[in-house]
Amino acid sequence: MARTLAACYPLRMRRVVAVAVVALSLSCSSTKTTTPPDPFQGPLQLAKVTDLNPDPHVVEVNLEATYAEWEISPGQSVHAMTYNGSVPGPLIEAHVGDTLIVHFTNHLTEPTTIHWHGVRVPAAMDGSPMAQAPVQPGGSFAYQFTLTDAGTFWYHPHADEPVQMEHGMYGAIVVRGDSEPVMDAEGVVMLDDLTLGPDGQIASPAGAIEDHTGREGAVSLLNGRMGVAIPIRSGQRQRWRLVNAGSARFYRLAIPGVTFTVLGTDGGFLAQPYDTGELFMVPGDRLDVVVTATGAPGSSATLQNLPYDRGHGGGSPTTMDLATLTYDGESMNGAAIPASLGRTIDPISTAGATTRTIIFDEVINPDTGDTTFTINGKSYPDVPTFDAHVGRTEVWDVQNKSGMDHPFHLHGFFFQVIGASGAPLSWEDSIQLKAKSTLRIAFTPDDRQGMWMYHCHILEHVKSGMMADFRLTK
Ligand SMILES: [Cu+2]
Repeated sequence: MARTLAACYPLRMRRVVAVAVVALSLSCSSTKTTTPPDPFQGPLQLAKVTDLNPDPHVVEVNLEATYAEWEISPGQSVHAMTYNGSVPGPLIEAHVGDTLIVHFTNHLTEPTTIHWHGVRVPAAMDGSPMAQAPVQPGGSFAYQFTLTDAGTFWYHPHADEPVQMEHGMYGAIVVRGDSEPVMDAEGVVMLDDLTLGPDGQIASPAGAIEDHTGREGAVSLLNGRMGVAIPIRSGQRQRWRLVNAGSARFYRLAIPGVTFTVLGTDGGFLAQPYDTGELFMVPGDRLDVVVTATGAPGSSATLQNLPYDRGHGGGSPTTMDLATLTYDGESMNGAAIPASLGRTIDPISTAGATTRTIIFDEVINPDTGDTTFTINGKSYPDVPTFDAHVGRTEVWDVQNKSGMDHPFHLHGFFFQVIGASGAPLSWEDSIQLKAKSTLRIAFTPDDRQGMWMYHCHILEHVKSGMMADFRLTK
């Protein structure tokens, strides 16, 4: 629904909107939370999906998997696999409690599905190999579920991930709650990277070494574009909903001179925000942060990815520049960050829980050099499954015996990390599992019976079978 500036934004924001948004078709949803202007404009702004349903509590959209040209920088395009022709795919925005209906059609020449990463969907809607047969070329499937949690989520295929996701199949879902901190600007930041071949196109999978370490491309992307500039004003507070959509890239984000205030993680808000100079994100991860810009008008700053060694040659040995923040206009008094986010997160009681050991490991074939990635000694679909029970807490000691980090992702449920020193209590679905370490997680399954997956979120490791499932029953 298109509305006027005055209807969409409170008075103190209109000046920001006026300078940042001239030729934009402004719209705001009919939900209760005020939505600030998007700081990412032009090619950096995510495409928006059309809500076909007039019911304010139903978001009904069409998503089509299609081949398209993807302009990663002005005049430079690559052949892509997309949702609705854009990379990232169109942003889906909703309010907590809304029903999301997605009419999905596959116009690719290969099968695919949609997985709703982080959304607590019914098992049958999860888009995983356990949930549904892949949608064949020309086929369609209707996904329908209620959005029970406020937060930042994303969607991507759960079929041939290293190819389909690398070629651009990913998009964001923003679910807003009733009362959210309103900053001066708010937008989604999807991070990704690409490996281009000599022909300038996205390279095909490169073989054993890449299968082992996972693909980390030399081309850094923010919202599907390389070498981008983000306008910001001195004193301004921009809320960024960050998503790591990369195949294997771990991000250590920093902006010299800028403090991040973390509001939330995979499963929505923390109880209280906290300040940090650095953000760590594994593939699949989301962070909800406020960027407080402190540079002088006319200056610039760089969003950097700091070096990180994730073992076996993976990671960035040097600092990479991801984007430039350009200080436009005069300085301003930014919106206040609330001391509390109105949420209570109680530690999960592990009394009477079922405790399991889950072992992530690798076996290297000395003759071929090929690596088999395993969970409890087997690769998917041969990993032994088990039954978990509705309402009975699960405690998993997730052990990484391999020499490299793996991002651990659990489908369908948010978990807490037990015994993490210093970290605030949070709800997670994608988290760092360091080499030669053990992570203890806990979750209490609600009544969404069915088959659920857990796996490493390095896409090449998914492909090679570092993936497993369990059955949730009464
Ligand atoms: Cu892995």
